Amino acid sequence: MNRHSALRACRPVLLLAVLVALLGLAGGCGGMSRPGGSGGAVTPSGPPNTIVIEKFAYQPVVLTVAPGTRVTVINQDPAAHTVTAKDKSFDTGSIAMGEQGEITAPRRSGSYPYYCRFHEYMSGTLIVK
Ligand SMILES: [Cu+2]
Repeated sequence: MNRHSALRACRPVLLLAVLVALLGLAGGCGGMSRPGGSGGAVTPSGPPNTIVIEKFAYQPVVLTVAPGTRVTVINQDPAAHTVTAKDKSFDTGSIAMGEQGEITAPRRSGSYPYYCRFHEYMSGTLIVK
């Protein structure tokens, strides 16, 4: 009898502790992800003239370079990717996981959308000007 009542008394306290911990975690996360709201998803903090492929996405999604610039493409995914211009003006060919490739920006200024030949939903844009 005594044991049962002790257990019963314990449970709500445990639940409360778990709830408090969860709320604390959620609160901490929310505070960290929205500090000033100025960052945005695309931060131009990477090395210049470089496209990084991570989690099946290009970073930055839009890269602006001068005509004829050599652009390094770094694949950080566990899958092969390409950077292939829709108008075929550049193409890295297949870049294996952990490898890097290179494209040369077209001489003509303009906006060059590109995609991955293996995952056509992946898309980015190279702007030449
Ligand atoms: Cu891909």
